[in-house]
Amino acid sequence: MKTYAIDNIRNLALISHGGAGKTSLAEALLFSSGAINRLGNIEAGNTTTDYDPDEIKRQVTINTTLAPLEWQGVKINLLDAPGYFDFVGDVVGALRVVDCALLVVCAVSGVEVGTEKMWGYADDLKLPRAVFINKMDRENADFDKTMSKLQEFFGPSLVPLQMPIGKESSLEGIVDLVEQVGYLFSAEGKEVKKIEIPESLQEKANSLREKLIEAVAETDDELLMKYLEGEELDQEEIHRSLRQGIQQRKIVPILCGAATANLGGITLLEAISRYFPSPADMGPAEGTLPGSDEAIMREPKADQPLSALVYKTLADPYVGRINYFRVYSGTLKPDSQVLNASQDKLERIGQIFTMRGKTQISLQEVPAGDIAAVAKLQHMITGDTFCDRNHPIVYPRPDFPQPVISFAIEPKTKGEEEKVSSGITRFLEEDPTLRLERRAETKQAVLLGLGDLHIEIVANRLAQKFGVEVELSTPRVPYKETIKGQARVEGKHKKQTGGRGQYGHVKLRLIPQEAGKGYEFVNNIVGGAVPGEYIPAVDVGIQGAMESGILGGYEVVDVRVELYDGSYHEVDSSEMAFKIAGSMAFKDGMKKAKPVLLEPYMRVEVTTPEIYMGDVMGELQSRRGRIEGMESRTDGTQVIKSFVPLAEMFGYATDLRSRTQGRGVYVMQLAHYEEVPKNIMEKIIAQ
Ligand SMILES: Nc1nc2c(ncn2[C@@H]2O[C@H](COP(=O)(O)OP(=O)(O)O)[C@@H](O)[C@H]2O)c(=O)[nH]1
Ligand SMILES: [Mg+2]
Repeated sequence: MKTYAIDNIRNLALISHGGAGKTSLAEALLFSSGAINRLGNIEAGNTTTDYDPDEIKRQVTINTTLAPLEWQGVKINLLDAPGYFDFVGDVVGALRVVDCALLVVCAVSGVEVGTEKMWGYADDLKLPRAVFINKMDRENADFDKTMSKLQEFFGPSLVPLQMPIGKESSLEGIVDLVEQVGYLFSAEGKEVKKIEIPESLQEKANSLREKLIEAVAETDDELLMKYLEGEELDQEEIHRSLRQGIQQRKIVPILCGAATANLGGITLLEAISRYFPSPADMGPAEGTLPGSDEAIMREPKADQPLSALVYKTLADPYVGRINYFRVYSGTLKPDSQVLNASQDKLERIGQIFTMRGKTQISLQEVPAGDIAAVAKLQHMITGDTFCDRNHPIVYPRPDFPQPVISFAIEPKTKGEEEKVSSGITRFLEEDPTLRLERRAETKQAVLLGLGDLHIEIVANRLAQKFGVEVELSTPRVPYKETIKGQARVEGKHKKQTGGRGQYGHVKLRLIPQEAGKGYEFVNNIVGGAVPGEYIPAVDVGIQGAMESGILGGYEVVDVRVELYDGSYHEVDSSEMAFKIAGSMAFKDGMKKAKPVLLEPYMRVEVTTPEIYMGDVMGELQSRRGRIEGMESRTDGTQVIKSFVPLAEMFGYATDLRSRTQGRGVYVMQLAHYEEVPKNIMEKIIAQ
């Protein structure tokens, strides 16, 4: 593919509630532009951007896929992002490197939970946006209703550039409200025929155009004057201001069509190349000098020092590891050396290329503004910045969400632990929303992610790519044990049957300590009842016994042990004998000192729209949670602060999502340990 100048590049992420038609729309645009010559579809599993076997099997997008196309002198880099929450990390990565987000909305379902969520993500990044009302060919498709819902949710900056001609099975074309003409689509949408606006639509077209012109005029004081004085704006002025209005986020244009039938592909390509911002419009990129917070800028120009950000890393079965990146300044050339400024390592760039789905397309160079890929780098992972080694800069990483759900993971076949962990290590490089923790307290490896499907897919890939089957289960809770009462006990280890025997004898007092104070050993021996040389052995013996308590074998904490008496034997006493005596005495003492089980309590903070607040609190309470307080935010959401036992938190992420239509989020961290209520303790010990 040839090199495009920055003004002729458009970087566009497709985002939506899952199933609105992003992948189908990417396919339609590729087909309309001639980049592919067969229109694939989801049901047949042959689209360009959902090529991964897991995507084909489940008919949902898992990875953001790059799909560049060329349209009348403009290169459009489409990033087809996932819609489901489990894979939102890839949405965040994609939005970080584009200049515009195209929000796809279904003309039947309208604004959905995911529509709002995705809009919010793009809004946080201050990204210009456009909306495509899709599925206009479906029964009950309603352009007007969808448009007014969009305006209701997202404000009056949303204005139509197009309106449909016909609908449902008789969708025929669109009216271009800027040019004031109609376009009829040919079968398969490969061509459009310009027509006059049909008589029956004239009136509605006029009124929508009036709103459009008003919105355009409002982007610029001079235009507004002209408009208010009743003067006609000329076509050239409208074009320029529309483009500027979109770039400055004063206007969010609405377009429409039907992706699977490719009705509206060409007219959308036209709109993208004409009105959507180019990387040059977005101004300089801001980063910092590596290792400091000193801000530095890079102009979006091909002749500046090189700087680029990796937004996605993927292990390709044929090519190996691929890093997808956007160049912000300078030009990346093949066979060059770059500085991985995030890791302070030099890396060798070999070939450079772009990917259209899984198809590699070679490139001579990648100039500022463009998005491309490179393979076989040693260290580079998602979120890294690379640049000219003489002009170091680090860009902020995409703000990936923290993992919220956890599963214990182990190989089905014993002895394959190493395979599991080396496989997961590779996935961690690709996916920053995944985390692996080795928990010493419970002796488990725990995999954390964004949702059940997320983790399930990791497990599948371990099997496919690394040939290791894994078992997923609820992670064990790291309970602890302590005592509530005092006890005086005696431990005697005595074996004196011929030859050298063993003799150790201690008397201990066990006293509960304040929570968190830990273990304390006090030597109160007077008069040498236990000789000094054996006293440390008693301590060691007690500590050994504390590793596995008498209730459920959990670690024992917060106990003070006083050694106050004992006896010894001139010949038969040894360190070992006193160690055993200490251990025996402690175990016995624990039984007599009102032992209890402690469980970890988490500080859980839930953010939810106000309407779900009662429900969310009730749910937390039913999980034995204590509500500590509430706070209202200016955006109409409530923050609920609570303490909940970890043992009750499993499945909470999924539960909260369904209870709040996907709008509630939560964070949690370990707060402290508390005594487990008796009835629950009995159940745990029985297990
Ligand atoms: N009738 C109709 N179906 C569509 C259209 N666009 C997508 N679909 C269907 O909607 C489903 C989801 O489409 P997909 O492209 O995977 O949506 P995504 O999750 O947003 O990528 C698939 O079954 C598509 O065939 C459309 O314009 N018209
Ligand atoms: Mg998709």
